[in-house]
Amino acid sequence: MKMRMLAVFIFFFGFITNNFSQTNSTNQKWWKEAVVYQIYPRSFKDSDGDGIGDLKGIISKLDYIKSLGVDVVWLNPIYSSPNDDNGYDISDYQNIMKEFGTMKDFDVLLKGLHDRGIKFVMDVVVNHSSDEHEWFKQSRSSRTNPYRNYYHWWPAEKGEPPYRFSQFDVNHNAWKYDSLTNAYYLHFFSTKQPDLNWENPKVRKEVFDMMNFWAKKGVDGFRLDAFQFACKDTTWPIFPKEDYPKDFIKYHAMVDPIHNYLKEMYDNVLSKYDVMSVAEGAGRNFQDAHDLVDADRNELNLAYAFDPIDARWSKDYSMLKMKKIFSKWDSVFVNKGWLSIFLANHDNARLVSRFGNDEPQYREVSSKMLTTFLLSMRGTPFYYNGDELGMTNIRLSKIEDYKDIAALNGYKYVQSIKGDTSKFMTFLKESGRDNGRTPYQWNTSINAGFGTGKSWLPVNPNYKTINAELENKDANSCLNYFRKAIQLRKQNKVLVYGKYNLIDADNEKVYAYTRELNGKKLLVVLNFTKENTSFKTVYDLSKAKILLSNYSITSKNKTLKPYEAVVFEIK
Ligand code: TEU
Repeated sequence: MKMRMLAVFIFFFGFITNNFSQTNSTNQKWWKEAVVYQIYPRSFKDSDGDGIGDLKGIISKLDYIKSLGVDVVWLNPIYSSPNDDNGYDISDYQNIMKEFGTMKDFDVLLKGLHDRGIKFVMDVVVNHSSDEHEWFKQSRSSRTNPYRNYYHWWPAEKGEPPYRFSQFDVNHNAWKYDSLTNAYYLHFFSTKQPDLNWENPKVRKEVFDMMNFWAKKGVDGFRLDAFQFACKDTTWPIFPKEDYPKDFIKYHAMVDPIHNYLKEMYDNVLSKYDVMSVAEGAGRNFQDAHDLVDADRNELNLAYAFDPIDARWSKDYSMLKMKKIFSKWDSVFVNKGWLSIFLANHDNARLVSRFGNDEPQYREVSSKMLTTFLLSMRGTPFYYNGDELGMTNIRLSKIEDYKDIAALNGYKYVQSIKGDTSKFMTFLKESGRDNGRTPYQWNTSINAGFGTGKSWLPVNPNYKTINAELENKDANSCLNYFRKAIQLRKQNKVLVYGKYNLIDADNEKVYAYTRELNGKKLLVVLNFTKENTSFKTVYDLSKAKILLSNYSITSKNKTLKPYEAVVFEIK
C-alpha cells in the first residue's frame, strides 16, 4: 500500500514538475527557441572568383539569410588554416583564413548579422590545432621547449606507444613518429591535426583567452568541435582488442576530468556573456549527454548526439529504430537539459539523399517532409545550408574528384589492406562528406552563381532546376516551405517547449507524434516512404486544423501520400 502511495506521489510530482518545467519562464532561453542555420563558408558564396567561398560572399547574402527567418548562423571554422581538413586545422585562432578574407570582413559580417537580429556562433576547434600552429612548431622543436607539453608526446626510447585509433590517418594510427626529437605525437584526426594537451593548465588558459577574445568581439555562441575527445588518459593504458578501436568512442570520449575543464570554461568564459554553447558529440551514453547540458552543473547548454544520423547506415536501420532513438533521447531530457535536432551537416551526405528520396518525383516532397520533422521536434534545430533548397548528393565517382581528407585517406587505407576499393567508392558516393559540401546553388548562371572562378568542388549539375532564385519565385518550393515551417515554429511555442509524445509507435512507415503545451496540442504525421499509407490516432481529425502540409490537398482520413507531412492542431 505504502509503495502504491509512493508511486502515485511520484507520478503526480513528476507530472507537476514536468509541466512546470515546460512553462516556467526561467527555463525559456533564446537558444532553445532559435533555429540555427549552418553555413559552410567554403561553399556558400565566392566574392573574388578564386573558387572558394568567403566572408564577403556571405555578407552579400545577408538579406537572403534574413529572409529565411533563421535566428542564429553557425559558421564552420574561419580561422587561419593550411586547410588539411578545411579549416578544422587551425594555425592561428585569432586571425581569419586568408582565402576567407580579413578581420575587418569578419567585423562587417558580425555587425551585418546583428543589425538584422541574427546571432552568430563560432566553431571552436580545440581538441587539436594545426601542426602549423606556432605552439606545435615550438613543441616539436625540442624536448625542452616550453611548448613541449602543449601536445602529447611519447619518447621513442620507450618503444612504440600503446595503439590509439585515428579517424583520418591513412593507417588509422593516431601516433606519428617525428624524427626531430625521436618521439611520437598524438593525432586523433589527420597527422596535421595534433591533439592539444588539455591536462596542461597553460593550454586551457590559452583556449579560454582566445574564446574571450571572440566573445568580447560580440559573438553569441560557441560550438565545441570534437570536444568529447579533448581529455586523454595520459597513463596510456592498452585498450582491449575485442572492442577497440571498433568502439573507440567508449575509450576516447568523456575521459576524466573533462567535466572539470568544462566547468573551468564556464567560469572563465561562458558565464560572463549571454552566449550559447554546444558540444559536438554527446559522449558515450545518455548520462554523459545529460551531464554535459544539465543547467545545474554549469557546463554547456546543448549537445548534439550522433546516434540518429549514424543509425541511417547501420545494417538494421528502420523507421522503428529511428523513432526509438529520437524518443529515447527526448525522454532523457524531459525535465532538464536540452538537445539539438539535426539530420545533416558538413560531415554528412545531403539531407534529402540520406533520409528522403532524391529521385525527381520525390525529391521536393521528401525534402519538405524532413524539414517538417526538423522544425517540429523538441530541441534546437540545426539546419544545414542548401538543405532548404533540397540540394542533393553529387555522388562523385572517381576518387581523384574528392577533396575531403577523410575520403582520400580512407581510400588509401582500403588500398593498403588490399580491401575492396569499389565497395568503398559506393559508400563514398552515398555518404562521403563532399556530398554536403558542393557549392550553394544560387541561380542558373555559370557555377550556379556561386562565383566566377572554377569552384573548389564541382557544382552539382542539377543547379539548373534546384537553385535559390527559382525557388524564391515558386510559392510551393522547398525554400518557401522551409520559411513557412520556421514561421510556424515561431508562432507556436508548443513546437519549442511542448511535451513530445510518440504515437502509433509500431508503424513502420509513419513517424507520428504530438507536441503539447498549456492545453494546446499539435499532431505531426510524417510518411517516410514512397508508398501510400495510413496511421492510427485516437484523435478526431475531422475537427483538426491543418497548420502545415507538403501537399496542396491534405485529407483528414488518417491516410498519407508518399512522403506526406502534416501538422494538425487538435481541437
Ligand atoms: O567532427 C568530429 C568527428 O568525430 C567527425 O570525425 C565525424 O565522426 C566524421 O566527420 C564523420 O565522417 C569534427 C568536424 O565536424 C569535422 O568536420 C572535422 O573534420 C573533425 O571534427 C576534426 O576537426
